[in-house]
Amino acid sequence: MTGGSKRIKNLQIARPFVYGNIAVPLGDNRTETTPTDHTHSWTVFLRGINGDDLSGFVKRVVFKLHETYPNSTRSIEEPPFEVTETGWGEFEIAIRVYFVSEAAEKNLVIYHHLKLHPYGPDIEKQKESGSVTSLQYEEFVFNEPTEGLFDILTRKPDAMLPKQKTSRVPFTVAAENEELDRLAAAYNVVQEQIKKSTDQLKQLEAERASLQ
Ligand code: SLL
Repeated sequence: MTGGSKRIKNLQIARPFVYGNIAVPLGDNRTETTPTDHTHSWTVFLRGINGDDLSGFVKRVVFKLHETYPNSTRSIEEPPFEVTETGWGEFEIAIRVYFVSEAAEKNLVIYHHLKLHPYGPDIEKQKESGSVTSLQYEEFVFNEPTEGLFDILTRKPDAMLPKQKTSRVPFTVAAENEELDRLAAAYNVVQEQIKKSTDQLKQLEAERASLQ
C-alpha cells in the first residue's frame, strides 16, 4: 500500500506547524557588505512543533520576499525551511508550501507580515530582550489523504516496523497479526494526533476570545 494514490475515505489527518519570524536590531553586528540603511537581521521560517520534521511530506517551501531584495523568490528544498536576511522595512512574505508527490495535494500559500519592531502587549518584554518574534500556530489538514500520504504521516520507524523475521515464508498468521497491530497502532497515532490538535485548537480559540 506504500505510495498508493488511492484516497482514504472519511479520514482527516492533521499536522501542526509554526511559521513566523524573529528579528534583531543589527547594532554593531554589521559586515562589510551590510547596506548602511539596513537596521535589522531577521529569519522567516516554517517548521514542525516539538522538533517534528516536516520534510517527509513537505517537498519545498518558497518564500517570496519584497521586490527590493535580490532574487526575491527563495526556494528552500530541505529543512530548515527558512530564510535569513537583513533589511530596514516590514513587508508581507508569501510562504508557499509544496507537498511530496505521493500526497497529491495542491500547494498552499500562507501570508506572514514580517515583524521588525515591537508592538502590542509584549512590547516591553521585547524591547528588553532586543529581539522581536512573530509566531503563528497552524495545521496542515489533509482530507481523505492518499494511502501514500497516510503511510508517510503514520510511519514511526521504531514503533511500527515489524520485528525481524526468521522465517523465509512471508505469509504467516504471525505476519498477518503484526500487520494488524501496525494498522491499529497507526490508527491510534492518528486518533491521538486529532485529539491533541483539537485540544490545542480549542485552547488557542479560547486565548483568542479572551484577547478580543
Ligand atoms: C515599507 N512597504 O516601505 C515596505 C517595504 C521593504 C523592505 C519594505 C531592504 C531590501 C534591500 C528592505 O528592508 N526592504 O535593500 O535589500 O516599509
